[in-house]
Amino acid sequence: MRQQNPDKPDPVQDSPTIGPPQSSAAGLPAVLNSVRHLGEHTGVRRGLPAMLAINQKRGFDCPGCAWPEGDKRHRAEFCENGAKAIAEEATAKALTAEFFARHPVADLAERSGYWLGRQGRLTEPMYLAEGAAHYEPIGWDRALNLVAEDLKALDSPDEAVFYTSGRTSNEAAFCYQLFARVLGTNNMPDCSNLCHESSGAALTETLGVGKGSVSLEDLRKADLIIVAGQNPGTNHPRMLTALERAKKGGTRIITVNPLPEAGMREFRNPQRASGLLGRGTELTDLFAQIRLGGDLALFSALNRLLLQADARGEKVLDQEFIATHTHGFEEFAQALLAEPEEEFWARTERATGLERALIERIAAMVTESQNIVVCWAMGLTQHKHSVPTIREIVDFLLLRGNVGRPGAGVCPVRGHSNVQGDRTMGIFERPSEEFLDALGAEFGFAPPREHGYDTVNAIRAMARGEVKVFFAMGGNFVAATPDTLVTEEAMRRVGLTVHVSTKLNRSHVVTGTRALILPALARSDRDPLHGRARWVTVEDSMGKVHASHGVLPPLSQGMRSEVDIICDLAGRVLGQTPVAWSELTDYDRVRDHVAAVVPGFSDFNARVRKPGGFTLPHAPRDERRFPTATGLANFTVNGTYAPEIPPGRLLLQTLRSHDQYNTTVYGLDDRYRGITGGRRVVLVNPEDARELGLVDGSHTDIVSEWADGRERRATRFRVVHYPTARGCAASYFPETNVLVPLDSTAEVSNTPTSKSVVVRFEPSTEP
Ligand SMILES: Nc1nc2c(c(=O)[nH]1)N[C@H]1C(S)=C(S)[C@@H](COP(=O)(O)OP(=O)(O)OC[C@H]3O[C@@H](n4cnc5c(=O)[nH]c(N)nc54)[C@H](O)[C@@H]3O)O[C@H]1N2
Ligand SMILES: Nc1nc2c(c(=O)[nH]1)N[C@H]1C(S)=C(S)[C@@H](COP(=O)(O)OP(=O)(O)OC[C@H]3O[C@@H](n4cnc5c(=O)[nH]c(N)nc54)[C@H](O)[C@@H]3O)O[C@H]1N2
Ligand SMILES: [Mo]
Repeated sequence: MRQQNPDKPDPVQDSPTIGPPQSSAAGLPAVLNSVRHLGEHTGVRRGLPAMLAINQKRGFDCPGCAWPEGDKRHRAEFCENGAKAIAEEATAKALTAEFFARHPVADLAERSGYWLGRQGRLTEPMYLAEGAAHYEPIGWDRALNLVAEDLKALDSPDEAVFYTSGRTSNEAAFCYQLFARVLGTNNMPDCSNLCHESSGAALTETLGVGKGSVSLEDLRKADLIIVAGQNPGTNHPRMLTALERAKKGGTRIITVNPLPEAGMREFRNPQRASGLLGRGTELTDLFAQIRLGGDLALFSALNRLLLQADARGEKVLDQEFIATHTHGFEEFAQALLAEPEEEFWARTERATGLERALIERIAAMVTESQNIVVCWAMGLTQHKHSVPTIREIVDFLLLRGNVGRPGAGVCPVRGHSNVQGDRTMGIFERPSEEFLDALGAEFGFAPPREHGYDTVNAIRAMARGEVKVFFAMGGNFVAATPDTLVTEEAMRRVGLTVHVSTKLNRSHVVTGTRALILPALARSDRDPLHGRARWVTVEDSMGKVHASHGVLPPLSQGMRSEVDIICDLAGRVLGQTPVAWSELTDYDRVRDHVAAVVPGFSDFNARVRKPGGFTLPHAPRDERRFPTATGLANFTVNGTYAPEIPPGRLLLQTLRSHDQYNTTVYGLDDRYRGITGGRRVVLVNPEDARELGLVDGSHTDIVSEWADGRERRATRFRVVHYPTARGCAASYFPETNVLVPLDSTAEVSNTPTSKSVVVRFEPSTEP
């Protein structure tokens, strides 16, 4: 049977009411909401100890975002959305075999992701046999033998795919990639392919390190912070505290976004009485309401203005830095200055939707500032030209020497709480030769050298019927990836799909011929071995590695740690040579191997035991050394691409509401944007709406347009007139992933273009 997308219109569950967007973030409502979510899901006995342990030095790392903690911890070192993440994970509700006996998979496939997530924590291994209507309990031994048999029967290890989401600890990630590579494949797609891959690609090429170069201290010391393509009020709420602190010290902040996000307007710090009582800090000094995909044009214009000012003798470039540390400046400058002034500005105004005068004001703020940090997230990484855009930002920073000195640098703000660490541990379909050499030397084997599938290529291989085993370490593959109907069909062609998970989701009910759910312990859970507490480590968005200790008693004895699951399985498939898998259940052993393989981790076990952990080396940041192909920081020429919007169409971005964590829906409100009780909304500029005949409150189908001519339709969205930039619309994922074409990806990084989908609107086909 072929099911349709389950997050289909449901007028009862999904009937949004709309109020005005808010102009401030956090404050008392944030605190009340945290308490409500925890109370509802965990109860006081689990909720209170969990809250007191989040992000504390002896507690666990918040499973929400990757924003770092400062050296001095607040007693409540978490935010509203961290509380929701904990409530979701530490729920007191257990999902048992009895649940699966009651609900056939076909029935579960009709449920929304929101409903699935509310059914409780997965507590025992479940198996869906070929042709069976229900998942049935299977027990760990049989479950792992089943996977082992399928893996051993493959004609080639490349018929297996090992996906990773970004919550996996360093220890589990290291064991997982080791398992895949000893088996013989680099097929390790991960959520990063959908996320910051464009940042990694652009930064590695230009600076030599694919990570951010700033610390919290740098944000405080910056004279100017540009926040582009990011909504920290919802997705990195603790970043607002850092911005507030900077602001109070005199830093200016420019926000670049098609949407006037409340979090970047006024922040009411919930950790202080003044914030609770409603006096907040205005964060943004200048708001540039840019068109979707206009950032390359904006930063090119700023760079051109800087070059022109310097040519006039204003000395705005850091000539010494450019001469000593960079490569390609002449070519870059020449290309940027080539276009005649009038054409350049006409194109720039069209691409950005910003007036020249505003861009010149930004340029003036730039030249008035000594130290500059640029922060960004998905608004910059999920476009066709994301890599050129981020390279242009690097150009922008290099011009004034804003890399490798205090108060300045690049700040790609990472998503999942350990997505950066997973990559450091080797979760990557295109590992470096050095990494593979070190791995092979440590364990005495020859790792596969051929590059594996990234996420989009894994879906293509599944669609071709070339994947026999799909194994996921966390995540929700079919809902998080683009082109839902295409992807679901591809998933159904796999022989065996295996999910190591904490909560039920769509990927457990759209399966291969046979499917397994393996329930894992989560961050907040205690994880003892022979009576001794074990703990794991994570790396935050600023390259700091620290310990995470689970504190809550697990809901059931049926769950296992991710490391235990991998090592038990690996032993069954590969035996105990060359890797002694059974010894790796002692996480100190894993860390000793990491220390030997991964640069920057020497003496890992000792250093990570110090409170707060340690910061990984970062050559550009620490010593202005750029390990690129040229040995210098590279200026790049990035062209002039901007998305074209055909007449009668809009460009749609697919983003997060305040009540979701990626595909996990916590609730149906998006408080800051004034939306309550529903998610099937599309935000449209009132002028565009008038032109397109989209009446506020009416319902519309959204149809995306792409070269392959295939119809992609998301039905029955409520039109909301909203102050977004002209020509642009916004709607939530995962519901809108049906609209994102699999083949519409970013140059170089191959990340789906989730923030620029050309759409038209048609009268709703559903009542
Ligand atoms: N509570 C919560 N926290 C999360 C997550 C979550 O779902 N919920 N997800 C986590 C993950 S994995 C990630 S990657 C991060 C995501 O964090 P964000 O990147 O903040 O997430 P999005 O909701 O995708 O928001 C994108 C923002 O960029 C803007 N934008 C879109 N396109 C453009 C553009 O072309 N130019 C510019 N300048 N701006 C643009 C949008 O208007 C929006 O404000 O958050 C992490 N933290
Ligand atoms: N259209 C559109 N699509 C997008 C995006 C977008 O902006 N627009 N954003 C993309 C981005 S940035 C990302 S990062 C991806 C996210 O893609 P994924 O990481 O694949 O998706 P999540 O929704 O974060 O995964 C949630 C599931 O992870 C499991 N889980 C949670 N915690 C744990 C744990 O500790 N251990 C284990 N084993 N499992 C756990 C639970 O079962 C839960 O249901 O989505 C991408 N998809
Ligand atoms: Mo992400």
